[in-house]
Amino acid sequence: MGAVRKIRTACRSCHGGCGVIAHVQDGKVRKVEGDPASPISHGTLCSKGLAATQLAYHPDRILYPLKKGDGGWKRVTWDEALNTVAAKFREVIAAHGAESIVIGQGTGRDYESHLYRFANLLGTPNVLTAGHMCYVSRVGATLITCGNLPVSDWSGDPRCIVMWACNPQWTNPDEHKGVDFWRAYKKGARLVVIDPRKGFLADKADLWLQLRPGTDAALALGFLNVIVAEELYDKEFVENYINGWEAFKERVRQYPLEKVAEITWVEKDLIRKAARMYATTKPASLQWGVPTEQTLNCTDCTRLLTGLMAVTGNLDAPGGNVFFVPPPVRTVSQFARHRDLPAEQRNKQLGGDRYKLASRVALITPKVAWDAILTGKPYPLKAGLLCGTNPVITRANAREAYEALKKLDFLAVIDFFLTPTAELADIFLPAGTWLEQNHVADNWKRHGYILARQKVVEIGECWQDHKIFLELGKRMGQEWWDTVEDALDYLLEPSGLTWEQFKEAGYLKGEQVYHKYREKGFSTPTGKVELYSTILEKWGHDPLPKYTEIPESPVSRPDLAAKYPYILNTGLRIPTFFHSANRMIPWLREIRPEPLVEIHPQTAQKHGIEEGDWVEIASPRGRVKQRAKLNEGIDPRVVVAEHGWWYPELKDAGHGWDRANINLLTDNSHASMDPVMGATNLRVLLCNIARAEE
Ligand SMILES: Nc1nc2c(c(=O)[nH]1)N[C@H]1C(S)=C(S)[C@@H](COP(=O)(O)OP(=O)(O)OC[C@H]3O[C@@H](n4cnc5c(=O)[nH]c(N)nc54)[C@H](O)[C@@H]3O)O[C@H]1N2
Ligand SMILES: Nc1nc2c(c(=O)[nH]1)N[C@H]1C(S)=C(S)[C@@H](COP(=O)(O)OP(=O)(O)OC[C@H]3O[C@@H](n4cnc5c(=O)[nH]c(N)nc54)[C@H](O)[C@@H]3O)O[C@H]1N2
Ligand code: SF4
Ligand SMILES: [Mo]
Repeated sequence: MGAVRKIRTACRSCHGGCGVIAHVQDGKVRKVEGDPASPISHGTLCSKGLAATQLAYHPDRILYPLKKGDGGWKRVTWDEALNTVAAKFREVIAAHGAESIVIGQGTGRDYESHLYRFANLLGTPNVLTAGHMCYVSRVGATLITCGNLPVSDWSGDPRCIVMWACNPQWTNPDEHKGVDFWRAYKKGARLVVIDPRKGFLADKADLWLQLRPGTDAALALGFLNVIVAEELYDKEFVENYINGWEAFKERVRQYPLEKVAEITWVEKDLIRKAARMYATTKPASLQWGVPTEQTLNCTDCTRLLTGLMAVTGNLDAPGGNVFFVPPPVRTVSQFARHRDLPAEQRNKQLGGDRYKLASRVALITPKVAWDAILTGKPYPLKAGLLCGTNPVITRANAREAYEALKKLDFLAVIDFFLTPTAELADIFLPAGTWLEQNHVADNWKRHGYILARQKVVEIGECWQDHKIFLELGKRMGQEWWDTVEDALDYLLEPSGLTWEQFKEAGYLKGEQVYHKYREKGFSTPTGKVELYSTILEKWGHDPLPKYTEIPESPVSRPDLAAKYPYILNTGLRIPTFFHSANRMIPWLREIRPEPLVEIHPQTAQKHGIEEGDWVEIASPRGRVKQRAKLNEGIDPRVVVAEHGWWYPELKDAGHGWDRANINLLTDNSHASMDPVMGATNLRVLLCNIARAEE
């Protein structure tokens, strides 16, 4: 055996960022460990990161490009694979226009700069991501409200923390890892938890508000009602920096606590206590989680939570929610050349007239893509390229996603494995994992850091995604660089560092400045925090945020609730899996071999269900099976189901994509979506349950 080399890099088995020291021996990664010098993770790694070797060297991983023919998948060269994609795309562009090609990705995976550059230079405005209901929706809503995404300032020592629909110990979401929140909390901060489920943090909280799922916007209005009535707001701030304060106060007064308590199921005294605690303990930081975005209240809820940060004087204040200053490098948008998509093409964006906020942040909601494929309206989508996404498992109304992708004339998929989505493709391009790439990581995040993710090994013929876009782009006649590293030099240029130098440095941090609005105002049309939105007004929408009852809830559909009496809340993350990923990783699957649905013991008893029984969960759109886990920490009227399930091992049965996949039950009708963002509802649906056979 040769000597062990240790290489510093950055994980990306979730949204990424944790510092890793990879141990390499004889050209193979033997193990990974946490890097104590990492400013993001301080030496910690989660189960997914630690299992990276089992991902990289998995026997089912596809190590060569594949092309589908009559006899199934067959190995081809990169040249043949890329030339096939390029030829097909040229054919579609000539016959139908570039807008007939959909380019798609899933959650943030550090290649959006390259994917968007490819799409923009191709000339298609139809980029499909998960951003309509995750994170980008928060970015979009805050862009129009206060000009940027406010992020929790854990190192600024908040004295009060409001954990609003977020579970950072398990999810390490967005900019920060759970460990940074934990450090802030351990310094003695007060903790308010807003969550329908009693988890680890609800148990520790000073106040836990167990709300009805999906009613967060109403609860936020309740908080604001207290803050306005008791004048707990920052008077200097609201006078100088809020657009439409009087009108906003008027709106907030329409939500007295009696009404809010009825909507949210939270006692009004508890709402009052929590609002007071947040508004009077300074500084206070509010960490929002993705469930606040996954209903039709998405944009309004984000705007209301931003309102809470603003009126309490916690916006861009140390220890509050701040706009971190990025290091001086080219941004994702600059690299992606959004401005080079011709206006004529941008105007053809599917759903662009309707979902104006989605359009502003350059993405489409999946529904409009599936509609275009299945109905040919307003024009047909003919071909697609999907990178790092599994919509057949992860998007609302999975059956429609499946039918649509199957109907495309041509589909190319970039992934590690033949997932249920990849199985629908004509060309499969094998991606390198984060252990196989050189990249300036975390540039899309808003925490003020960029990180060096450096290549540790090469495996099979896999290419990092960035190289795939670069090589395919060149074949389409686009302007790219010779190598991935040349592109990184361009990205880093304003910092004065080359990729080689940055790799040595490990990371760069922007110089943090607080209260920037005192000099420059906010980057909105009025220069103020637009609680009254001039942009939404221009688009013909209510300029003030409100609560809208979920279209499929016991309140709005008592008729349907007679047959489907429970609220189905889907998508609780678990530490071992990342959405539909990792089900094939032995160390991780061993911890959670089967999907679990949480049911209150009283509810389970009514249906004769016991711990560990298989349960059939049914909604008006379908039925799937998961195993019962009894949980007293949820309301008896609520059922909590896991998402992302398929069975990689069931190779001859479509990988079991339709057995436990909760998105067969979720809804993507236009009526159920956020009116400007197209956020799909994944968190509040009606369902029924029954004991099922094995
Ligand atoms: N019901 C329900 N559904 C949900 C949610 C929910 O709460 N409830 N949450 C939603 C949210 S917030 C999101 S963001 C979406 C995520 O949706 P997706 O991003 O589509 O989901 P994943 O399963 O993470 O990713 C799919 C594929 O990416 C591959 N992959 C991982 N890393 C790489 C890489 O570096 N390169 C390439 N080429 N491939 C890679 C994996 O192998 C996997 O097959 O899911 C959503 N789906
Ligand atoms: N291990 C793991 N980590 C992940 C992911 C993963 O799949 N697995 N996915 C990543 C992605 S893309 C995302 S977007 C993030 C999301 O990460 P988080 O924002 O933390 O999202 P969740 O874990 O889905 O939900 C957080 C909490 O909100 C509660 N909740 C559910 N519905 C509601 C509601 O209607 N209102 C309120 N107030 N609370 C509610 C849940 O009970 C849970 O405790 O996680 C990322 N990290
Ligand atoms: S939280 Fe886990 S998966 Fe995410 S970057 Fe850190 S170690 Fe990797
Ligand atoms: Mo997400």
